[in-house]
Amino acid sequence: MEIDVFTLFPPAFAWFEGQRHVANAIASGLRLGYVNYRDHTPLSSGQVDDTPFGGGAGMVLRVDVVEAALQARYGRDPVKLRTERRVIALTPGGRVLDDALVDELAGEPALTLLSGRYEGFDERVLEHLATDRVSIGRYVLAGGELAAMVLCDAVLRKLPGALGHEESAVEESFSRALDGAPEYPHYTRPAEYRGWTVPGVLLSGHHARIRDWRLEQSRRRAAGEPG
Ligand code: 6GU
Repeated sequence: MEIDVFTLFPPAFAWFEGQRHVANAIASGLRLGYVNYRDHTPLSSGQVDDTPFGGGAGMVLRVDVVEAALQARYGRDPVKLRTERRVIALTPGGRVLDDALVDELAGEPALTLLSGRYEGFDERVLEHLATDRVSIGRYVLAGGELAAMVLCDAVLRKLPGALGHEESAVEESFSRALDGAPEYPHYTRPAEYRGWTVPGVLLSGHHARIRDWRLEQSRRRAAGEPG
């Protein structure tokens, strides 16, 4: 899989790339690239944003700047690019990222992520250059970089080779294997701590009963039942 992140701040991703599962994914064939809008702006002195028409606070990322960066990276008209790959604008008002969307994106051969800073994108970026608008929740961040990292993290965990165990991502919270329910609870040693005990079934070595117990716990959590 190939992911290109368009950003005004590529250094923000250095920490992310240092994470083991991200490094594993890269070693297993993920290609993670960055494009700095500022390197391709057609405007003087590196300008990328402008004041909003109609007035108001903050700055807006310009449509001509985003188009120039996409054109420079892909060598074709960004309007046509939309028919060839998902171009995802990270914006607080977008479709909220969940496990189903993560699965959908993990099945794509290539993703382009557009992060904005300041007040966000000129609306024409969203209308004419992006295929999708994605948000990581109903709150506002200072920029799309953290959202891009969240999306990348969730997607690349689904790629073969990113996790130590191939199975680890199959039966986890919200996955199809658990019918979209939250994951069951986990315990490790010590089996008793300050009188807090581990459910006996988990110590029983009885795999079928453990499996039933876990599915039941997951179902209960989905139903909002306590415990
Ligand atoms: Cl994608 N961007 C920003 N700036 N804030 C957000 C977000 C994205 N998702 C939730 N909050």
